[in-house]
Amino acid sequence: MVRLGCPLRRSGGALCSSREPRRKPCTRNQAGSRRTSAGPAGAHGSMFKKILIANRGEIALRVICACKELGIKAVAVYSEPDRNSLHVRFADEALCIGPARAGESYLNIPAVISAAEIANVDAIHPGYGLLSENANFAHVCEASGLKFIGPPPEIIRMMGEKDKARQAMKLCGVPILPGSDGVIATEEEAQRWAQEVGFPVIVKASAGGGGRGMRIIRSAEELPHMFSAAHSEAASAFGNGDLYMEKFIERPRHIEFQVLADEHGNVVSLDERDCSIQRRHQKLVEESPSPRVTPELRSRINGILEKTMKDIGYVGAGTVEFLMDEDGSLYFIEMNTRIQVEHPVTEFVTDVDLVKSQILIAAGAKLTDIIQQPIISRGHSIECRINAEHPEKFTPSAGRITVFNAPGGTGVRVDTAQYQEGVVPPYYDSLIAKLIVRGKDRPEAIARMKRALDMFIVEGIYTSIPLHKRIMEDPDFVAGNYDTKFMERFLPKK
Ligand code: MV4
Repeated sequence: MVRLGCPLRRSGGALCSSREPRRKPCTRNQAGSRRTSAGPAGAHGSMFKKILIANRGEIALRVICACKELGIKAVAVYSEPDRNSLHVRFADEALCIGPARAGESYLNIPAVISAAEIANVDAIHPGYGLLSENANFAHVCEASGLKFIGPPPEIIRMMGEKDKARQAMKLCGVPILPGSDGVIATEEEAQRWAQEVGFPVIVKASAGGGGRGMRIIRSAEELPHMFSAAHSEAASAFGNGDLYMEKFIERPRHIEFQVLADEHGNVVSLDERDCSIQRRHQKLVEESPSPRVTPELRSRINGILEKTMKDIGYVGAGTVEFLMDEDGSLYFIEMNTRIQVEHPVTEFVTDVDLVKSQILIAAGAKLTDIIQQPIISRGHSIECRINAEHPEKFTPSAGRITVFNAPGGTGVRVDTAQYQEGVVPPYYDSLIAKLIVRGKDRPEAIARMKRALDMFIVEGIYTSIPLHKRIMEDPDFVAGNYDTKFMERFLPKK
């Protein structure tokens, strides 16, 4: 690993200001200086030689794994407190891009682009969170002659406008909930839609996600207050107060489908993950297949999504989120244009490497050349997110890990950037590891998860491991009887 001090720390945006002339898009490709036509991207693409990973933690390490297996050099960027991180150690080169605060480092677009220029990379992988769904960042990458490993900026932008995404999906024949046609301009219009849809309804921020700017409305009387509260919250959180409306589902399951699309119009939908076990919009446990998705429903949704992603010109890995109502129907709610935290669950059942696929797709490969088709899902996979937090109070738990033993053995995968004597900094996401298992069926996967949780030792900080052990023992979880309200019922038990 070549470590390059902290060259960008004090320069901030200056290294990449508009004073510097930018290369025209794709001149690097045309010059052909660093991409080669050999390798797994095949006849339709020139393989990357070097990729910058604009992320930290386990996902940065996950992308490094994919790079190593593809014979691509990996460049890490890191903030000052992350200097001893494993993503720095296992990268071929690493550049410090700023101080602890993410806004000045991992979210600092000029610093990231400058690092990419200095390291002379071909492409940038954004991981999840941070800049991964920032259409402007994707645009700046392309304008700087750097391939953004993800969909085109216009697609990211469209999916980020949730009401537009909803309309686009509706036009393509994806089932959506009854609701408004696009943005609602006034309270009067909101009342009209609510009458049409029938209470309860939910208003959501067009620019939203993660539950902010959302209000459940149960009667015409409470609508004026709820509508204006949602508007204000959206305006201050996202700088955009636009709202749309849907019929409210009381106890939905959260089910999402994984898709992959190449630049040549080929699409594959890789079945679903059930992510209903969550607390305050933070997922805790994910599994595939969903205990409530029938083979017929799965195959129908896979088919609809393959056609839809082709129609909208989707490229890369993506996740299409649905809510399932009491009678088992699925309704589209949002699409995520990034690799997701829980992608290993799909990798275990489909045997497709989603991160390698992202890279090869960005290099121009055809799906038929990189993954075996048809996709045949086998067995059952479960993921537990191990967070550095108190298992009952849910308060973050930063500090030094004094003892660390990650489980292994048949059917067990641990994605982590943590290690014994490592430090969990207080500045970032509390996810420190993902424990993923596969089994021939759901009972075997649960048994394997229980034994793996027992063998996962983390001392020095609090983690959610004890909470996961309890969830795996819960009769409703074991029976597959759960929805997005599961944790609200589960937590008071104890
Ligand atoms: C809903 C809903 C019920 N009905 N939409 C929450 C986050 C946002 N991405 C979508 N969310 C919801 N939308 C309708 N029409 C309930 C939720 C919801 C939820 C969804 C998925 C996972 C966890 C959740 C927790 C609370 C509310």
